[in-house]
Amino acid sequence: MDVLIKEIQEGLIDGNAELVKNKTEKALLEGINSEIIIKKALIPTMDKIGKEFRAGNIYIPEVLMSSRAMHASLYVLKPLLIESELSKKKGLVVIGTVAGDLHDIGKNMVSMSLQGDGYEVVDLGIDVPADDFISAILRYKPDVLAMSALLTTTIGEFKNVIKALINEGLRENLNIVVGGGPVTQDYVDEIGANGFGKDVFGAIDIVNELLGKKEGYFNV
Ligand code: B12
Repeated sequence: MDVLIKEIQEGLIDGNAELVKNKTEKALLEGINSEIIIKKALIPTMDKIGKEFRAGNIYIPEVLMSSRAMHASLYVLKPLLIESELSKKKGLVVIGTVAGDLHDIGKNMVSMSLQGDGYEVVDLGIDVPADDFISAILRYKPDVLAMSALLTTTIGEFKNVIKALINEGLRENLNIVVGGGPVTQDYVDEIGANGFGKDVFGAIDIVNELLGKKEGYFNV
């Protein structure tokens, strides 16, 4: 058993999704139960990867590869985890790039990182008009609305969306976080959002802070 657990750990560190998936399947066939795989292989290794990133020893692409590998393992384990504490998500985030703005590289990184931290994310894509944000809030009832804008000409859309949410009576129980090049704390205060993040880790920090969650995939 220890050999397989070690192989899964190493596969996570290498970001090798195929290997992690195969070894997870093998572990199950050998009778290692899903909770042991999660508690001994996935959780400690992902914690270690997070610490290495914060210490500046590894970079975002490596974290995203490891996160992908962890999802490959969870894909195998998921049917066995239904109803279990470990299958719960930390919360639901609806994310999108605002109307008139086509930049999505940063938004996609934030989306993937939040998923890597244990959130369910509904991504509405780019050039999202206020009405589509409203429809998504009504449909998914998220804990957090996350909006991205990279242009000084489009960050004004944050305010329009917030106004529309207030008009629809949807603002009160919703946390709103924004981000993108021109966004500052002063601007966040001016438009009445709940917070912003300068990068993916700022995004994870603010969402965890607003929802009272700890950092890490399994900290539900
Ligand atoms: C790539 C790029 C493009 C690509 C976008 C491709 C794509 N699929 O995204 C294309 C070619 C389409 C493009 C087009 C344009 N672009 Co452009 N583009 C860029 C560029 C070079 C990189 C942006 C990027 O991806 N950065 C990398 C990511 C990882 O960083 P990020 O986006 O900042 O995201 C991080 C944070 O901001 C934060 N974050 C982002 N979103 C969110 C959301 C939340 C909720 C949180 C918490 C955090 C968060 O976390 C992210 C990860 O760390 C920038 C220059 C630059 N150095 O930023 C110009 C730039 C943004 N573009 C600019 C301009 C002017 C344009 C155009 C108007 C050019 C033109 N004349 O056609 C068009 C506008 C098109 C449109 N309507 O949107 C200007 C904006 C100036 C301004 N302040 O308004 C910039 C700054 C270039 C410049 N110096 O002039 N662009």
